[in-house]
Amino acid sequence: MAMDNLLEQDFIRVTEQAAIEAAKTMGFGDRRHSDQVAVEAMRREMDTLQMDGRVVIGEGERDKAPMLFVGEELGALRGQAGATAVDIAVDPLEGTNLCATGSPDSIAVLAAAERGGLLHAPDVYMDKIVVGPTARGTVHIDAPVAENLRNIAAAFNRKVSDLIIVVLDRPRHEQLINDIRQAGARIRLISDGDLSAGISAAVRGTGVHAVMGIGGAPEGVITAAAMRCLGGEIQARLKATDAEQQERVKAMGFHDLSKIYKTEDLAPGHEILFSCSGVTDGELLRGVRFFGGGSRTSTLFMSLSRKIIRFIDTIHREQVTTPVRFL
Ligand code: FBP
Repeated sequence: MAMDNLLEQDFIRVTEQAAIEAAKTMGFGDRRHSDQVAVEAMRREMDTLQMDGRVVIGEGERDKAPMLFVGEELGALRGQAGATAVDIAVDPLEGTNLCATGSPDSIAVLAAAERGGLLHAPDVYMDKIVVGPTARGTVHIDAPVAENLRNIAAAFNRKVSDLIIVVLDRPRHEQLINDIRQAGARIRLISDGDLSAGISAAVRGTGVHAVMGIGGAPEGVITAAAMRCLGGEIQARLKATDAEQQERVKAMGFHDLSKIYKTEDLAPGHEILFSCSGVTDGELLRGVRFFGGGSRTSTLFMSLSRKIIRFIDTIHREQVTTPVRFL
């Protein structure tokens, strides 16, 4: 059975439920707990789906993660011959610190594809450049920063000084930040969450024109899935920053750390589905809002093969008598 026969509502529900549970912990200052409740909700919902699912990007290796570990089989039809075989990349709570501190832009995310449709990337760092469809094809990860910025500005028919580039606020980005400033572009430094920033870069009107710098490789694969659906582009290179990460990349068969991964290398699937729900308020999605007897979620769902991008605003009522408020 083709993946499209899976009810898209199911994937939407998975990220909505993860977002609701995580949002209940917003501002408690306990990032691990926030992540744990999102993981549990996602795992619970995923197991009700009529699929033979397998986690390719998850919470880590089996010995470290009790749930949603890489290789874990999921779904009501797991292991069953003839069932829809789905590879799944999850980030149940992207921006654990953002949620724990009540800061903007934490989201619950999943991407799914047919078997082999998402790169089983090691949990190490990744150097990335992400642009949306407007600037697609105009950048190169190895080009000087100023050249990439000139090309992005030209694609948008703007000056370099009009651009906003998102960079994770980390000491490792000192040179990158200097280069962007010298070139004259503006910067939005973020404390976490380069995946949601990448999605914003691919949507006009968010005010984000590109994301640059080193973040997580798992987030890079999920960003690539989103870029396939949005027509954007990511170029990336794995970065193993210590001995443990070097071991991990080798053990997983990634021997060439100079290789540039393009969008289609990271997410080669033909049937990519993507769903993300806001946990805290962000550029694209509102966070979860709670009211007496229910909650309201904001979700972005995309299907590559059906060429749809859907923004979903859902009210979850505990009882049918719960009053509904407009806006
Ligand atoms: P978590 O959701 O696991 O907290 O990760 C958030 C994040 O900021 C990602 O968006 C980013 O890719 C990565 O962490 C950067 O890693 P580091 O914090 O080690 O620089």
